[in-house]
Amino acid sequence: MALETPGHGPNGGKRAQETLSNLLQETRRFDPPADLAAAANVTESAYDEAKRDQLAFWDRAAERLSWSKRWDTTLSWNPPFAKWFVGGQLNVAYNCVDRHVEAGNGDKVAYHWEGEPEGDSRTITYADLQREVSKAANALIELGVRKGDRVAIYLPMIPELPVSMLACARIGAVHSVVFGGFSASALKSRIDDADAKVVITADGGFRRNAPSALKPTVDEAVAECPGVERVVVVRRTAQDVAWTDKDVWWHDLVERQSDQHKPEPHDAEDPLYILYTSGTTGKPKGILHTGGGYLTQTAWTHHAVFDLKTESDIYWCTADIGWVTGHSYIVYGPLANGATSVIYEGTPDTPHRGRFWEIVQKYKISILYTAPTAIRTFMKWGDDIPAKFDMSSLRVLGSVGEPINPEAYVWYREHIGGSRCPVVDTWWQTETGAIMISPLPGVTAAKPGAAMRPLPGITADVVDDQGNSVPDGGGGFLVVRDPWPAMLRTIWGDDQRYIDTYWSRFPGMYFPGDGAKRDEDGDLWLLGRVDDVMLVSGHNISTTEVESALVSHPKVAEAAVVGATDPVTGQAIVSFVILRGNVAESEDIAAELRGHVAKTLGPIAKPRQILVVPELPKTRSGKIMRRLLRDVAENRSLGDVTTLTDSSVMNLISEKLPTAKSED
Ligand code: 6R9
Repeated sequence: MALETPGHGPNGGKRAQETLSNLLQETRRFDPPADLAAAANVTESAYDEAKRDQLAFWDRAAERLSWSKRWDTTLSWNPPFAKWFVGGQLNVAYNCVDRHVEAGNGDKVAYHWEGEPEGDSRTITYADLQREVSKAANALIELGVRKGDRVAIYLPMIPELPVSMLACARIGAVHSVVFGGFSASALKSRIDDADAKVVITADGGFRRNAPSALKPTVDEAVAECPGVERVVVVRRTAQDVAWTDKDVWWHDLVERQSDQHKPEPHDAEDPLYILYTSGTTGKPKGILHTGGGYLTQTAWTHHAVFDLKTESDIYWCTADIGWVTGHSYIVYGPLANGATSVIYEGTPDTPHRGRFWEIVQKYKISILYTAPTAIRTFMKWGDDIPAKFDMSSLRVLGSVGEPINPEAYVWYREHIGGSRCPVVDTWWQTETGAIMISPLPGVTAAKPGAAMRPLPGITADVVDDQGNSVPDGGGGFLVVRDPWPAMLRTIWGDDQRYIDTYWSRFPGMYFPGDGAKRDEDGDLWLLGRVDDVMLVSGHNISTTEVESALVSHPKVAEAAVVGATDPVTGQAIVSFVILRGNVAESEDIAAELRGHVAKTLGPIAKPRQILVVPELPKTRSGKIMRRLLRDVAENRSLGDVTTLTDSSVMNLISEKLPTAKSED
């Protein structure tokens, strides 16, 4: 059966002789620690319960929340439009804040906030959060914000960010958080698309030891957004700011408000937030999430996947709240569960490369959730850095954002987790709202690099290009068969694009755009975006497998591979690698690595070229941008680089290219 990559990928339209190749063999297994398994929040029986009655399973998950009115119907499914917990009413902010205070946990810490400048920290209890969110809700009401209105939030990682989100949720306004690194034009297009009437921002934030301004960007964007009535500005850096009549200081507006606010119930299907996802190209899509189903699944997965013990765990997710990982696993899931979390404002190398581990040691973090891009960077910096800190408090480690290479997984397990913590590789998307495929730390004998099984209540599958399930050992397209509570409801203002993007490739199935394989045991491995798949001599080869083979070489910290047009093989594999910190670039490194890939995956996957580079192009959320590397590999002028974190990286890489030779 041939695999045809949909969309605008390099292979669009071409047909191969096989489904996605399954080249990487991995035999290592890590059983759950016995003590963790014995006391685990969720056990094997959850899979059976969900299989027996999926909707009853989600009913029970929803019952973990406090509802003002119970739902009449668990799911109303008018494909591809889903409504969950229909007729139910709840207040999301009440669930995340007030109910914990009412239960007598007002003094429990909700957030330990750690600013980038050392010594700059704040402790926020659930009672503090209740007062702050109430004041901010009253402030929004004073500004004329009503239920259903949209509020854009453009803030650094400071406590006012979750407070603003919860204040919106409390009054039924819809927040649209825009990552603080985005430009004025990106901010403007997001404000416009959602028709936001208020923007919440700050003078600036601290990044790499320096104040970095935000307000000028907002001024530039708002000048072209006549629909914006007011701009609320948090004073964080005390930088000078220009001022307009729309502007009001947070401390002038919010501080004088009453700290009492009565949360009204909202329908389970009332919009909670919009979050824009750009994909790799094209107009950003406003992913719409609603309250009841989203909170049900984020809270349940946070409890299950991280085995959260509310009383004793200190949990830290290192993502930025501007991305979905921060929305679901810094704000909504952990707060709904009454967790104590850490929020860190800054970067991992400020003021030194051990900052993360210093934070783990300081707060005695027990659950850490981070991204492969960070893990590979730590590998590059060297094992000796984490070794200097006491990280014996850690008990569960998580990964999200990209496929985690087996070697990075094993490094994370050993050097961060002291070989005693299970690592959960969690697959999900902005669109899915919550974790979908992941090991359970007290149940799963995990394989390094595999997301393993769909969580209870989720029906994921791997299909060929006709939409038929592939057998064990086969590769193809990941799909989700049944609706799930936290799924996106639509693309804001564009139902047709929602249908076309996610539900048209395989009728009746949700298509996330990722390739995957199911191994001989039936476990799932994510193989990267299907647009990145390489077609080499009639074989569909995933970027992930070749990258993982490269990272499994002791000299390599990080790798990105792309398919470049080749007169003989159709496409040839071009690799970009970053060496580990203590390794010098030698003459024969390319030959050595090519040989290593051929030995690990077979000769078909041997790269034509290997380039040692200092950095790789990444999106602002840390994902490798292979599209730009393809431009370089095919000697094209670079496409759109505006979503790159650091565009100078591409010059460094291009300079390398003329010297790189193919060895065959
Ligand atoms: C949560 C988040 C979604 C895309 C997704 C996939 C990739 C995320 C992954 C993973 C392999 C994992 N992805 N987690 N790939 N293994 N554990 O990252 O959301 O920013 O929308 O990105 O990220 O390609 O489709 P988002």
